[in-house]
Amino acid sequence: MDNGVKVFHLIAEPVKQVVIPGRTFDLWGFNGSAPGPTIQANEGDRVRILFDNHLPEPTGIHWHGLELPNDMDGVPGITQKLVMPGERFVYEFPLHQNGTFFYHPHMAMQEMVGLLGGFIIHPKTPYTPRVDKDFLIALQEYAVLPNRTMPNSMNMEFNWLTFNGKAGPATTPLVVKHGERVRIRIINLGMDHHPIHLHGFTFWVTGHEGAREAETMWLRGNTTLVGVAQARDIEFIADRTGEWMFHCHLPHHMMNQMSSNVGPMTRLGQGMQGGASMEAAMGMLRDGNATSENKAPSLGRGLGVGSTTGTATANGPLSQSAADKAMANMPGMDHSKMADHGNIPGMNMPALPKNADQVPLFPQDAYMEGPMMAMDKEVEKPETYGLPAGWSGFIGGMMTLVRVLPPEQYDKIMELKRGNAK
Ligand SMILES: [Cu+2]
Repeated sequence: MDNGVKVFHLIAEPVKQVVIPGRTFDLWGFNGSAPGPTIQANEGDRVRILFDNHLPEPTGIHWHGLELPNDMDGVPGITQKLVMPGERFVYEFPLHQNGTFFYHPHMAMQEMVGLLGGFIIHPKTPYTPRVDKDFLIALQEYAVLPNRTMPNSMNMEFNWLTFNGKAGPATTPLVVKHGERVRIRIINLGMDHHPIHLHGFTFWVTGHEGAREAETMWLRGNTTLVGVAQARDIEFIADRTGEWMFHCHLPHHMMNQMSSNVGPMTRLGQGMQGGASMEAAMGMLRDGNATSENKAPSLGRGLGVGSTTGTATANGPLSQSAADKAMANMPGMDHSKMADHGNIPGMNMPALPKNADQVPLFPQDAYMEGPMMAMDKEVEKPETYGLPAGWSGFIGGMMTLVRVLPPEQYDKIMELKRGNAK
């Protein structure tokens, strides 16, 4: 506080963001992370934001949805001068709204590499009924091409989908006590609209990027489409215990690396492999000939109707041994777990039917989810306490859990969290 003004300090800077253990990306964020910290203030506050640009290029900060003086709107070249590298710009304005908002540079390519943060304005008159839990989830997506740590902001297809900067199973489950009323605020800044779905409950959509709606306006549902640049608030009463999925329902957004320009997945041995060396990727012949089994065609796809031998675009059927081989060659896979289809204590991968490879479309998920993708230990945190062994093999991308727990288990997790905080 400074003479009745709430003062915040935001630094835009390059950050190393662990999106999932083993994958640390070079992003641009605020105060050390992408997304940046959530600003919280009250309706009626006057706020001052000291903004330092530690990026190597000019920028500015736009306050998305706020009704403020034009010269505070943060649009470089229109409402203010560019904030040059090393410079500070001071934003100051009164808040007369309440609701869920966010901040980001008004520089489109910078928006795509992590620069986003939530801005919550609590109401002067408390919302009723009150909630016991109030979460904010920022939706962001990145296209990180093979052998890179930096997202390609020109891509239109994304292989890393994140909740608050983490891809499942590294996302943090929302832990609530049985019977609590829960609010989840969701903000989206990316290239895709995300249908966010909650299992087991019918929620109310109580807010659409602004003040909370009057109760008569609340829509009931279990999926809400959070469009690009939109915010949605949902509320529900957690009156049934259990592990309830909470996720974007676009199938490719429920997985990691689900993009045609990365990974060989089930197509190993045909076409151009993601992550191949320059020589291999360019189709330089080191062995065989241009139409040999393991080469043709070097460009992998898009060679026209006639190129049927090379259109390695559909899954299988691939022989089971070939699928095993494909998986064994995937970087980052734990091969020891693969050998017996999963080696997580308490969880066994059932054997697949012998003729699985005779069935068109096999395999789809057989080798893409489950024990061999599990990384329980690597993503362990208080909020994952007590989940079934191997759980992490079934959560990817924009996906986490709302854990509605009986008091004892809830208290145990809170105790673990306090222990971590010490
Ligand atoms: Cu999505």
